[in-house]
Amino acid sequence: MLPLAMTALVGPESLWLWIGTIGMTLGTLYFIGRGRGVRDPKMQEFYIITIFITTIAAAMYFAMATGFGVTEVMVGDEMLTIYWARYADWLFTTPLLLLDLSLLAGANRNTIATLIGLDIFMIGTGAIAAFAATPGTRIAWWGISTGALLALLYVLVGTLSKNARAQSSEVASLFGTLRNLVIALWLLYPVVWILGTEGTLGILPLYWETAAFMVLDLSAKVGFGVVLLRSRSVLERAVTPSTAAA
Ligand SMILES: *C/C=C(C)/C=C/C=C(C)/C=C/C1=C(C)CCCC1(C)C
Repeated sequence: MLPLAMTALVGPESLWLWIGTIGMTLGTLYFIGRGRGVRDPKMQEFYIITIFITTIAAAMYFAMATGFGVTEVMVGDEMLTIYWARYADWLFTTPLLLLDLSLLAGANRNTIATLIGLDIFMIGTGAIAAFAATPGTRIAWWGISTGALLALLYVLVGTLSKNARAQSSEVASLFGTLRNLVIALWLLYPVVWILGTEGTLGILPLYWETAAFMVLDLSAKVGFGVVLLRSRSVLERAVTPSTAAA
């Protein structure tokens, strides 16, 4: 497709995409600034992961704002504008968010693999939902993806929370805050999706859907990172093997 034709696809919602680009960029610079003085290699892990999350999101928001990350999909006799770059973003950033949480909780390899497996399945089936050609199949794939999200949150509330409670009380409390943030924010994504243009129900116009995803993305990435990285002493405790675990 001609680059010119692709640019023309971005409508007034580009305002929110530019705010997303700037917000993710500022978040990235903030985390880089804070992380520069960190010497502990385990602590650096949290910084590296979190910096990658906002860097990837900044790049994908830039792609969407400039008309590269968007395409059109024919559903029935209707043409839908689909920002495919969201799925490219989420495919990498959501596993990294779960990795942050898993490292904090001290989860084992199997738990991390289960979480990330469910997550990739969720984003993959969500992307199929976005490109499916009939309203019925779109909603079916949305249901499959939402099932994976619920299973993922079940692991967060179950195994991962149990792991976190085995750490110090400060780590358990920080984990609890972040876990609740993830539950509250992540559950809103399928809601915005089904109410938005993707759901074909025509309840939330593309303009407001784009605004909602931007607020969710900034909260779930920059907000999450600020809460995670703000307490150096708690993170130090999370990465120092406790005598109880030894
Ligand atoms: C930084 C980005 C984040 C935290 C994105 C999270 C995205 C989701 C939890 C998306 C979930 C979806 C479903 C459960 C149903 C199908 C549509 C999706 C992909 C929006």
